[in-house]
Order: sequence, then structure tokens, then C-alpha cells
Amino acid sequence: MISPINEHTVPWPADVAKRYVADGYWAGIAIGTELRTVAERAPDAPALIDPTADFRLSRQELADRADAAAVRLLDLGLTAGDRIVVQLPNGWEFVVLTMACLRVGIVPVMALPAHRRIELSYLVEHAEAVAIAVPDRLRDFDHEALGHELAPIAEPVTGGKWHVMVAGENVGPKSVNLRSLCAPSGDAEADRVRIDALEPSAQDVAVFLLSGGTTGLPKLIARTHDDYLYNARVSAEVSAIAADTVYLVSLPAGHNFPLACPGILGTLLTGGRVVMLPSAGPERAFATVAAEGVTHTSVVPAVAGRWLEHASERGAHELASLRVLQVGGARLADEIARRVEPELGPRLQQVFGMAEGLLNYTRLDDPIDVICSTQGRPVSPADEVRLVDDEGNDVPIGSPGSLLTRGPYTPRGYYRAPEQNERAFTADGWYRSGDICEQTSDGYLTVLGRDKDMINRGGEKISAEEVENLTYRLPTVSHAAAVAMPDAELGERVCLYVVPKPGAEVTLDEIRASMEQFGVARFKLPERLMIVEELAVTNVGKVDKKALRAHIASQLEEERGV
Ligand code: OOB
Repeated sequence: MISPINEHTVPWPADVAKRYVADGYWAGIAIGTELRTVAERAPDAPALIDPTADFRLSRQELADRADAAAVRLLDLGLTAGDRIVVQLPNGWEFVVLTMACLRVGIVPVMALPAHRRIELSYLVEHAEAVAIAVPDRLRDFDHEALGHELAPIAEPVTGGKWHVMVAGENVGPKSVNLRSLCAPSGDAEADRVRIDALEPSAQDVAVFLLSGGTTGLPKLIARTHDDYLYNARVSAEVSAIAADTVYLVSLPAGHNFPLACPGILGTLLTGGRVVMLPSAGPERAFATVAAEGVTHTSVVPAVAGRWLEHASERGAHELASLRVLQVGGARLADEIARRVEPELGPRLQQVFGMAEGLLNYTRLDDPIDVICSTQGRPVSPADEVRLVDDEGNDVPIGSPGSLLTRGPYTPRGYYRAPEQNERAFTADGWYRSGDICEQTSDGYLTVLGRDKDMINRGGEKISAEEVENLTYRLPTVSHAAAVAMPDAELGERVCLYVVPKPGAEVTLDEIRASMEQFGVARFKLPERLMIVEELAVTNVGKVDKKALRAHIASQLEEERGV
């Protein structure tokens, strides 16, 4: 049977938890309850806009739909602690379903629309999910069909429970129609009373986020109501979210950044309104900013670059209402940072965050040099940050070190991953982020690089190990190593080094086609193949990734004629 979540989470030590409560970081309230309370304060205020579906909800309508959806989830047989893999594009259904879950302690597992069979089957199995929420089709991919193909993976672990919830026009008879599930019921008051009685405990898991990928398979990060409510609220404060905020979501909503930094939750909890767009293309995004009077939004550096390019051709007049442009998820080059305010108009806020917790923000009133050349400082006075050398000793101010952190919204371990936790956390609970940073005497961090085996492709994190494991499934491959190659547009892309089996031929097209066939998110597919006779190794016999990165970087420079 499905194991209770709490068996596999790593709680904060009791004395630390007590301190977070005493110091007011943890409010002891479930996020869903808070969202309901905010709705009561100004029921008619606009809360949610989905321009693609031409759909708008007031705070009251949103809260009532969330309660109606929660009732229907319960009637389907789901209960508090059950997990739903949420793989929805940015649309109103994502928000209603997430709120419904937060009201009753059903836990959404935040997958990405790009995920395919490999990622989803792992998530379903590892989280012991009883349901998946998907679009019918997206970019020619039949998500509903894949949802049903996952039944044989789910059912043995869930005792036969498996629901495929589909948001779309033509929902098949075996699926649950998600739009009907999220429709208003005839009796909002009765729903509310029933749901109010089921308020989860603030120490319960609110959502599962996916880790940025350093191991063969993604890890799940259990964020509690206490920790995630604080995460969203303190972020809202530092980004000046208010009741007149109009926040545009164009990054995949399941990412921590657009979800709660301050994102959807920070905005709704402050009484602002959220606009959901399925992608960040400048044409549509600019028009939406103008049409809806968007004041805040968050993007990755690659998108900021595209927006700057668009503005240089077509002007930035459509962005007149935009006050804050948050940029994070990957390193923003100082030169690009400096162009944001003069060319786009809004104040730039750099965000250096992680699904594991710690969030650093530049402050809106920081000097422009700090805003453009640092990735901010920790958002909470209770955040603990250390930069250490290879031996684990603290480095002096201004010297590079590997970032370790603890704090009131940084959990002490991954879900159900004792082995990974040994490596990713120190014995006294510090999370090793794997980022090499430098810190100023007033606490501002600059990200210099990383000592984790990950490729950051325009903000999407790709585990080198995962790409390598997929490569080894090909019968023609003897050895493989995936590394980041520099890229002007996305920052980094995946470059794959391969030693073929004797006499075998390996091509990039073939590798990509095989990986797509295995069923993996497209953004993980290698974009460059280097065939070599052997892989460079370090003196301890490990593949020398540093040498490979340097090799491909110089190769690219040569090709560009630099
Ligand atoms: C965000 O979260 P994740 O979990 O997808 O990725 C975390 C990693 C960090 O450890 C770091 O390596 C990188 O992404 N990163 C940055 C960065 N922001 C994230 N590297 C350089 N500069 C930045 N500004 O990416 C995330 C979560 C919440 C808010 C914002 C980003």
C-alpha cells in the first residue's frame, strides 16, 4: 500500500523547528487556508486570468472552484497525503487544482510539460502517486494516452488506484475531465464547510518540487505548509508584491521560481492577480503585459535576452506597466543585466534560488551596480550560508567557495533518498548546493560556477549522469560523458563525448532519436556529439569533465574563428 509521506521526509530538528515557530517564520497555518482567508477579504477582486482560454476568476470564484475541486477529489477516493503528479501547461486549471490540493493536504508533484515516459514513470513510482493531471495534447504529444500507459506502474504500488485527469476539449471516457472537476458546484457554502474541516497540519507536506538534477534520476523535495508559506510571503515582501500586483507567469508554473518566489502563491497570498501564459515568447508576452497591466514577472536569462532583442527591434512601449523584472535560474551576464532597465523599463531583480530552499534576491532599492553584478543576498534573516573549500573549511570574504545552506524554508533532506542525502547534506543538516560563489561583507553573493555535475540549459537543469545513463543504453556506445558547452543564447547546452564500440558508428541524430524513443524530455537531448578514442581521466581515474568542458569550449571558439 501507499506509504505515508512522513515516513520518508527528513524533518528539521525539534529545537530548530521550535525556534522557527517562536521567531515567527512558521505561522502554523496551511497555505490553502490562507488563500481562502485572502479571498474573503475582497471576494470580487480579480485573482486569476488565463488569456488563452479567455477566462477570468475573482478571488471568491477561484476559492470556490478550488473547494469544489477538492470535494470532487475526495469523492474520487483521494485523501490527505495522496500524491498527484501535476503535468499541466500554464493555464487556469493548474492554479485551481493546486489550490484544491493545498486545501486538503493532497500533495501535487510538480512535473514539467516537457517530461516524458521516463521522468513520469519514475515520479509516479517514487512518489506512489494515485493520479496524474495532464493536458489532452500538447505540441502534438498525446499526454492523455501516456497517462493511461502509466497505470501498470502506478497500480501495483497504490493498490489499484490510478486516475488520469485531463484538461482539454476531448477527454476520453476512461479519464477524469479536469475542467469538470474544477467547475463550480451548486453549493459553495457546503463545500467550504466540508473542506475547512480537513485543514492539513502546517507541518505536513504541501508540495513536492523536483530537484535541479545532479543524479541519474530527479529527487523530490518535500516542502511543508509552514516552510512554503513563509517562502512565498517573504518573497512577496522583497519583490514589493501588493494587492495591485499583476503577476505574469510564463515560465513552467511547476518550477519553484514562478510558483512561489514570489510567483503564483506569493501574489495570490498578498491579494494580487495572476496571469497565466503558456510560454515566454516576447510577442505574446509583451502584448499580454500591455493588455493586463502586468506589474511583475519572472524570466530566465535566455528569455530576458530574447525580450531585449525584441525590444530593440520593436520598442518596449508595451511594457510600460511593468515595475519589476525578476531574472534567475541561471547566471545573468552583467552586460545583459545592465541593459534591462534602460531598454525594457522595469527594475531588475536578480534571483538566485533553488527548489531545495535558499533564495537570494537583489533588493529593489539596491544601487544599480549591486543589482547588475551580484545575484542578491539571502531573503530571510534566518537563512544560514557558508562558503567552504574542498576540505569543508570556511573561505575568507571575497574568496570563492562552495555554497552550503540551512534555514526555515530549506528542508534537511530529499524525500525517500537516504543515499543521496548522505552526499547532498552534511551531518549537521547543511544542504550542499554545488554552486561556487563569492560573498561580499554585506552578504551579497555572486555565482562563479559550480562543482556539481549538471548542465543548466537556459534555466532547465539537466543531470549529466542521467544523459550518460541514457547513452549507455545504445549498443554502439562504449564510454560516454555529458558536459556543458557554452552557448550565446541559452548559456549552456549538452555536449556528449562518446567512445564508440570497436567498429561501431555513432551519430548525433541516432542518439537523439533513440533517446526520444526511450521517452525523455527533449531539452535533455545532446546537441553536439564529439567522437573520441578515449575520455580524459583525472589522476584518481574519474572522467575529467573539466578538461572536456575546456576542450569543447576551445573547439567552439576555433569554429567561430576567434
Ligand atoms: C532555480 O531552482 P532550481 O532548483 O531549478 O535550480 C537551482 C540551481 C542553483 O543551485 C544554481 O546552480 C542555479 O540553479 N541558479 C543560478 C541562479 N539561479 C539558480 N545560477 C546563477 N545565477 C542565478 N541567479 O533555478 C530557482 C528557484 C527559485 C528561484 C529562482 C531560481
